[in-house]
Amino acid sequence: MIRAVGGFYDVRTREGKEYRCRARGRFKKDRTSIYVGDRVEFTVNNGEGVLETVEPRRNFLHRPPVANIDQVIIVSALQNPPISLQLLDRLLVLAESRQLRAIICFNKADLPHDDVADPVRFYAEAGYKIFFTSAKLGQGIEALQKELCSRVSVFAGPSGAGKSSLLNRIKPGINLKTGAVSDKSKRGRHTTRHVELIPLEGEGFVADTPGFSQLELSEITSQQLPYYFPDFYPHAENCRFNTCMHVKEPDCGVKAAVEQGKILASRYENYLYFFDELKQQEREY
Ligand SMILES: Nc1nc2c(ncn2[C@@H]2O[C@H](COP(=O)(O)OP(=O)(O)O)[C@@H](O)[C@H]2O)c(=O)[nH]1
Ligand SMILES: [Mg+2]
Ligand SMILES: [Zn+2]
Repeated sequence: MIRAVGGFYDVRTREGKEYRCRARGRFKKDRTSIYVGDRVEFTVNNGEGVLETVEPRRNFLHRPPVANIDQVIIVSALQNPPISLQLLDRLLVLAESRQLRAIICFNKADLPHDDVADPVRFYAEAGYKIFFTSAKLGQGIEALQKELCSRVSVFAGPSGAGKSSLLNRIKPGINLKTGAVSDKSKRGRHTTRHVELIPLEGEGFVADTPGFSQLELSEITSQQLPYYFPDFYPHAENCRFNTCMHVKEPDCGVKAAVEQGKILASRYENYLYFFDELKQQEREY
């Protein structure tokens, strides 16, 4: 299901045909919710589509409300706004915590920017795919486009990074609004949060609104945090305690790896920052 409009559900088949469907009355009775991204079965009676079943969801993202997402494209400008590795790490943690594949896209490559060779090498070795793009010049778009084939994607990243501009390049004609959003219109938009999946070439879909607008790590615990840093795993094997949280414990393999330059210093600093943040949250409850 790719779009909900006024009590109807637009369903797109594998062949790319769209049907406007009504839901069976029992959906309401059973309080079955139907979300964009849901895999459904429907029948067509007298030209009218009727939703019959909703398949169990593999996952569900609350903002935007989309089911069965495959991956998050984390967009960060290299400049304007300047790159924030902390925000990047935060978004990676959110993606990992939801078991979503994460792709990093450094946009605005046309602008002069600081050297990012070290972090790029590190994130690539940690297993994340990295793309450099310029939505302005149309550079790097094809490579990114390939990653969107046969998958459901959500773009994430700070306002102004160029998410809408990239989507406009990826699918010319969708005409998403670009440019700095004023605080006022941002607030206004919260109330009517519609989401729609835009079909792309190669049977891919992308949500038309950015994900992870909520940047608090509210759904995870400090105990879980190390699991969302896959680059720590091989070094955590060297920790003296198997319960090591890599903070103040003696003989910590992760801390040793940071000292040896095997883990990016900013990665570990951000880990500690998030760890404190989560601990504080846990104390407040
Ligand atoms: N120089 C440059 N500017 C860009 C690029 N991509 C987007 N912009 C500009 O950055 C601003 C924010 O872009 P937008 O797509 O609205 O960002 P979003 O908030 O992430 O959706 C707009 O003024 C765009 O024209 C790029 O690759 N290079
Ligand atoms: Mg935008
Ligand atoms: Zn440790």
